[in-house]
Amino acid sequence: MLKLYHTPLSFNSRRVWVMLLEKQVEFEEIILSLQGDQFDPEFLKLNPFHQMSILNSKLGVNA
Ligand SMILES: N[C@@H](CCC(=O)N[C@@H](CS)C(=O)NCC(=O)O)C(=O)O
Repeated sequence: MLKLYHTPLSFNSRRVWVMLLEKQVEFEEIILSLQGDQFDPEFLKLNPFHQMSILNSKLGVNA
């Protein structure tokens, strides 16, 4: 299943979140904060550029 790592206050995050809802795609939501979660080592493994959102699927990571 798709995993969306995002932060609700970010417009860039919301674009992806809304698209998934509109297309009725099933996804797991992982809500993070921009108060430092983007620098968590586990998050940096997914996106070294420390930006949200991230859409993670079996095909790879889309930032
Ligand atoms: N290219 C990305 C940019 C995403 C982006 O700039 N996200 C910001 C929040 S709106 C972010 O995560 N900033 C955290 C940081 O730079 O440390 C997109 O268009 O979605």
